[in-house]
Amino acid sequence: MAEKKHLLTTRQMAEFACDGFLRFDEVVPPELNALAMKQIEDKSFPRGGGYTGEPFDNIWHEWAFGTIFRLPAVQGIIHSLVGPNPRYDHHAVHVVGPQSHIGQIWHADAIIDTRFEHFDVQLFYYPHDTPREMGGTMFLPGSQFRRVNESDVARYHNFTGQMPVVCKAGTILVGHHNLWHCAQPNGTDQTRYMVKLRLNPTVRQVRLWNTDDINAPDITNLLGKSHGWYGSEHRIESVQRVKFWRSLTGNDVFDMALWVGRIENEPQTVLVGR
Ligand SMILES: O=C(O)CCC(=O)C(=O)O
Ligand SMILES: [Fe+2]
Repeated sequence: MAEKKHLLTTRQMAEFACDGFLRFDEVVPPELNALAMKQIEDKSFPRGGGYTGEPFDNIWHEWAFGTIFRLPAVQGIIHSLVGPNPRYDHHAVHVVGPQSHIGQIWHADAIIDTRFEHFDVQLFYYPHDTPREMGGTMFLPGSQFRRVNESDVARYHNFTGQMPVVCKAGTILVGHHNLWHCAQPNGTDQTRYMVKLRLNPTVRQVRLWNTDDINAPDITNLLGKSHGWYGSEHRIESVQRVKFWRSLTGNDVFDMALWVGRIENEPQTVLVGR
């Protein structure tokens, strides 16, 4: 069970609703990164699969990765987004070899997943320093509500506002399951590793974080932030975010500038006798 002091704040949840991810730099200590690298490089840690459908709490106790994804700070992140006792979906050790000059196509991992109120998280863990020339993963902030069938977006090469993860060892990014992303080319002589873990919720995702700041006045501003690549379609995202926020908070009347209230406005009062 995560301790309250490690849970996300409402402001962080609003950032997640807006961007589709949160980033935690150097949250994993160096000795665990070193052990993780050893278990990746000697291939003792499985490159993927194995426990689909099992409670995450039951698995990986023999690996550095079990300790890493159960660090109090990481547990707090997981609990805030998918709750206690998440289910293991899958994981993968993603490898980009030295001098690999072709990047991945833009994609979302969540083919056939049309859920909205319920969502999975993917944790992207970078066990070694990842400078830009090594690639990292490119993410598109705010893409999580644009549902695509995996590689529908592969024709695009670059987006305004795309964000390459350039980070120090021990950085974790937690993303919504439908966030668009792609591995980048690696122009260095070292192999680039990233470990991705997908977790499913086992409870309703309502107010699982530290809600002490739920009435903070800047929440609406945080939720309303635009991303350059939307253009005038920003209003589509405003509607999605209001609906998502209603679901997360359980507040069915939350709104921003009547974006959803306007659509819901179907008055039933009939004026008679005039
Ligand atoms: O290697 C990466 O940075 C991303 C890989 C990935 O997302 C995938 O293969 O689905
Ligand atoms: Fe992917």
